[in-house]
Parts: sequence; C-alpha cells; structure tokens
Amino acid sequence: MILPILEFPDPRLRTKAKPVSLVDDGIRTLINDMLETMYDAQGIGLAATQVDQHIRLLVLDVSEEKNQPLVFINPEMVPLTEERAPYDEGCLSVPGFYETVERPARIRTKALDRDGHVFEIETDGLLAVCLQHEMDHLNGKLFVDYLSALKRERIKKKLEKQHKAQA
Ligand code: QAP
Ligand code: CO
Repeated sequence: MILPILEFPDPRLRTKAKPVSLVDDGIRTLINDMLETMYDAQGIGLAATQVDQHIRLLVLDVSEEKNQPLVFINPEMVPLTEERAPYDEGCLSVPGFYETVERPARIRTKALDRDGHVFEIETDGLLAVCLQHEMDHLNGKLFVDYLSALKRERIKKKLEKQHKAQA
C-alpha cells in the first residue's frame, strides 16, 4: 500500500519518534508499505515520521538497481571522524528542492533489522548521508534546518503556495 507523505512545513514532521518496543507483523507490514511508498516516489530513503508514524524506523535503498532495501529499527549512530563531507540533499517531504548539507563523513550505526536482530554497520558516502538524513527525521529535524533562515523561508513559501493550489 502506498502511503501519503507529509510535506514541509507540516508540523507533524517535527514530532520526535518513539522507540519500537517489539518487531512484530504490524511493523513488518509498515516496513513493506514504506518501501513500496519510497520506490513509487523514486526516493532513496524514507523515515516513518514522513508517513505520520512516529516510531523509530527508517528504510533506504541507495543501490543502482533499486534492489537492495535496508531497514533500520531503533537506529543509533556515532560519527567515526571529525571530517565532514558535503552532499546535495533532497527529501521526499521537501519535493523539488536540493541543497548542499555537510555531515560527518563516516559513521557507525547499530540498529535492529526486520527480524528484530541487532546489526552494526560502518559506512561512508551516500549511505552515510542518507542514514543521517533519515535519522534526523526521527528527531523531527529536516535538511532545510541546516540552511540559512532565508533559504528555508523561501522553500517554505513556495511549498505552501503549491499546497494551496492543490487544495
Ligand atoms: C534523503 O531523499 C537523501 O525533491 C532521501 O522531487 C536525498 O529520497 C539523502 C526525491 C539525497 C541524501 C541525498 C526528492 C524525489 C527523493 C525530490 C529522497 C523529488 C523526488 C528524495
Ligand atoms: Co527526508
């Protein structure tokens, strides 16, 4: 099932998500729906927050063929370097806008998979960028928060105008 994606500046995107206490079939159904929604929208990452589910769950697929879905439940991240790498980021909740954001270049992430088993990865490049971007969503943070207030306000005004035109 394809789920509706909340768009900036929807205040629900500011919700801090709660930990998943049990990885059950309900969670696995949501994971499948989020992956379907992400692929349908041509995205590479989607956090539960973006589909108005305020639990600590995100899905990603940064593979070329779009056949390597990754699931992170209750993710925890530590930077492995002081080095920061820039990347032109977008967001399914901020459609049509891309801006450069700098984040730690290399991270270690510990999470549960779709079977509730703990796993850990160390990563850099696009996967590291995307993981940090999606983890921000779980804390109510958006990539536009790293931009100047002026840029953020311009994006907000343009999206609000589009939302009004759609209503
Ligand atoms: C986060 O974002 C990300 O504006 C995932 O019109 C993005 O999947 C992390 C998308 C880039 C690192 C680099 C955005 C699709 C998808 C749009 C996405 C759009 C259609 C964004
Ligand atoms: Co996003």
